[in-house]
Amino acid sequence: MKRKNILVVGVSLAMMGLMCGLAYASCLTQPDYQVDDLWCSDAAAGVGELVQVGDVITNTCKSTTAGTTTRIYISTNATQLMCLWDFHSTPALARNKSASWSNTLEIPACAVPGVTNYIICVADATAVISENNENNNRASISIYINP
Ligand SMILES: [Ca+2]
Ligand SMILES: [Ca+2]
Repeated sequence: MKRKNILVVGVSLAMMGLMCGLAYASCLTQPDYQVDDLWCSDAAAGVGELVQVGDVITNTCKSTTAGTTTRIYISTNATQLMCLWDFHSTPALARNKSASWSNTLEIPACAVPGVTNYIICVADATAVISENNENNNRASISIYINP
């Protein structure tokens, strides 16, 4: 029984090592953008009011030479991109480097008053760069839209 357990552990470790090796290799060959931070100056605001919005985009893997587009959406659902609010360019990023952005934005008419809305930030929103993880490019925060 002990020997069988050792074999199982050995095979498991070998597979983990292989998976880690593959992940490491793809990190060397492909960038990985993530939304490191997303913030808004106000927890509540009405349509037409001005708020400050900012984000930090980080590349944790291979350096890039192309700029990308980051989009800001507002939505009543944290995972659905319902209304494009703003977009900005993010410069090419070396490995483990970040780009910060902030601006004054007007709460758009497509925000839904009287309920919690979500500000959603999407890195590389136009899919300019191929990444080793395309599923970690979004972050969201809530904002209540005053009636
Ligand atoms: Ca990514
Ligand atoms: Ca991408």
